[in-house]
Amino acid sequence: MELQIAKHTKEVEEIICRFLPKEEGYQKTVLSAMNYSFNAGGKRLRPMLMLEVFRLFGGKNIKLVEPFMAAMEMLHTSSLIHDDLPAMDNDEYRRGKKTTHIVYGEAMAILAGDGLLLYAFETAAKAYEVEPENKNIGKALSIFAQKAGIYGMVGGQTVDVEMEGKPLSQEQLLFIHHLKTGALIEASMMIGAILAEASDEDVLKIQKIASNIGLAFQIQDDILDVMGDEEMIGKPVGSDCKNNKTTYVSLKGIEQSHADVERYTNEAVGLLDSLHGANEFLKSLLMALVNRKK
Ligand code: GRG
Repeated sequence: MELQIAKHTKEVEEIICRFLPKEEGYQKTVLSAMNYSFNAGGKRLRPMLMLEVFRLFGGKNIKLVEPFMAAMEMLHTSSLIHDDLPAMDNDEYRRGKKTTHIVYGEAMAILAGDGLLLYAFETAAKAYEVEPENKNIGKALSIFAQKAGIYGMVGGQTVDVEMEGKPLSQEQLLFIHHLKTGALIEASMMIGAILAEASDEDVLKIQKIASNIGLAFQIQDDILDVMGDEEMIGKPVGSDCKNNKTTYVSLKGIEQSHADVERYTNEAVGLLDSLHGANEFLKSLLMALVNRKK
């Protein structure tokens, strides 16, 4: 499976990198900061999911989905740049490299995040150059904006920032996970389905699959955090001992968290099986994502 994922990652990488802007003109510092962050690595999970769902529904013209794949990775990268800023998580490293504000300074990192966010929309709109009359492009753009914005990732991040250092209820934590992490996974898979002309009913099913996978992915993230944090062992359930942050594991315990990852994944795979056609790679990819060890 690892080999297969590596092959697909290479395919996705080749597609999305074609859409990066050239580093030229008086504004080339911001372009260089944008490209630095985009090229700093990453699993390319969201564009890969988009492409596989497009294939699942028999999407014919891959050129149509390519701009959206690149746009989704740009959007995701823009959120990571802003998340790493001193005003938010204040992280020095991301994807094994120095973060954008460490390399380019804070002002340029803010601009690189803004630049990537807007260039993501400019890039997605290039799908109109491929099929000018295709009404699904408008639908896909609407999902793209919605899931990124106040009813999606930005909304989730808002609650996360506001609740920092305070104990969270399970409902609040799930709200944050669902919007902050789940929304872009939902958008990626839904856009793949919409552009492949899936029925509204199937797009809803895909949204449900993605929502389950998003939660399982984030719970697994919380589990991996704890496993990498030896000090947690023996500490009372209730909060992450590092920065007093409530996580799924601190609320539910490690065993229940493992069980919930399995439950959400099984639900997603069951729904996937109920769709016509089969994409074995997509199924294995979903399993690999939630069972990942890093
Ligand atoms: C600029 C649009 C915009 C938003 C600002 C800062 C912010 C609002 C949102 C932050 C959202 C955030 C950091 C969510 C975390 C999502 C997540 C699970 C990231 C890690 O994803 P992976 O594991 O990372 O796919 P790689 O590096 O592999 O891409």
